[in-house]
Amino acid sequence: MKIVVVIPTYNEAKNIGRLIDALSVEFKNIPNHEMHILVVEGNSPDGTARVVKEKEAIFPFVHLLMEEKKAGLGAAYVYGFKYAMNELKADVVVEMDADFQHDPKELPSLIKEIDNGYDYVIGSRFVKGGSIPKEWELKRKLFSKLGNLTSKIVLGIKGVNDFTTGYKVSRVEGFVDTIDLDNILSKGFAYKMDLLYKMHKAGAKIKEVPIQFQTRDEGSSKMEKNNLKDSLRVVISLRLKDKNTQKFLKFCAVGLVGLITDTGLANVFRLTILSSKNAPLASGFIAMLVTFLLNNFWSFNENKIPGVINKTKYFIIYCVSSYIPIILRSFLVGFFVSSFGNTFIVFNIAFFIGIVLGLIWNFTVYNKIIWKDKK
Ligand SMILES: Nc1nc2c(ncn2[C@@H]2O[C@H](COP(=O)(O)OP(=O)(O)OP(=O)(O)O)[C@@H](O)[C@H]2O)c(=O)[nH]1
Ligand SMILES: [Mg+2]
Repeated sequence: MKIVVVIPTYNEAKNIGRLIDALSVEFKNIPNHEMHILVVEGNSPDGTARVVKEKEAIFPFVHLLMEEKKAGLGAAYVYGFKYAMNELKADVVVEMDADFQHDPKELPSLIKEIDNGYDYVIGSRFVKGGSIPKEWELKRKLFSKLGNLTSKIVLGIKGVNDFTTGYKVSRVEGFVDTIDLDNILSKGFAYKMDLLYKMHKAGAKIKEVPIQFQTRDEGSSKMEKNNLKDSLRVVISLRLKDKNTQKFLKFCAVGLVGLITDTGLANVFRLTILSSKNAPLASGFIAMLVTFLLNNFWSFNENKIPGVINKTKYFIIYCVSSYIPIILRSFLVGFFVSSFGNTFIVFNIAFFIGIVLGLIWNFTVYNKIIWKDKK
């Protein structure tokens, strides 16, 4: 396979030459692949491009891609990936920093997992055997761990422990080439979370390999001050755009419509045609019907139930299953009140817990049974 190691640089004149040399040695340990280096140069004033050109003249596998000007880490990778895929015809692309924070010696162990059939190999600092630099000051360590933890909680991709690492290997065919690189959510550092998320959504088989993240060798950090804010923006918008989140939000909105319908109609009926005892029965039934239809044609519209008979059948299941948490809630409230006293606070805490459990129950039943994915 043709593997292109994409290295963005900005003012890395003191590192990039030595890194290319180190990689050229390491490539000997990856004899089964055709290895290339693509440096994406942000038009550094320190002569980085000159160093790369010198190496280009010695090594046929070195390529220099000049940017007009520094446009951010994400922008550099997008530019580099496109060039690697379209011009160099890469089968696999590697993300790597120029400053020796990513050890070239670890590259073969990452590539090996592509040979083993994985599509996305993540050099991970937060698994057993992986590490961040001991020398880092507490603030930087905390920053790194907290940023990662936030992404983990918000994106919650199983089997991934390092969401912000920059040492990664991706298969092109069926994965990177299916991603709309022109619409990556960040031009900066946070492109990493978006790419990871999109690779996951593309169905990539993901493998984490422990890496020892080093300190920067020479030169200075280009980490932008707004990284944290930008990363948070990216992970939250990814989560909000997610199909399941959209479904859940619509399901909640429908629930609210149900509540308003139920309460409104109960009062209308009570004041007009029905007794106070029968009014909630009728309003409850109509609210069930309204929410069932709204869920069918809106919240879960990708899995609409076909035909009147099926709709009737699932409507009955819907009514029965929706009643289960209501009954459980009454037991829960009873239990709380008898254990902790019949006070306003105890009653409402138990009631609220019941509502949350009911939401989870209903969403799960609707999602997994009534409107389950047919694919
Ligand atoms: N072309 C290009 N390269 C960049 C840009 N920003 C960073 N880089 C390069 O991307 C790699 C990672 O950037 P670093 O500044 O090392 O970021 P970091 O590793 O999070 O920070 P340190 O630990 O302080 O080094 C390095 O090779 C940089 O030279 C950019 O805007 N354009
Ligand atoms: Mg660095």
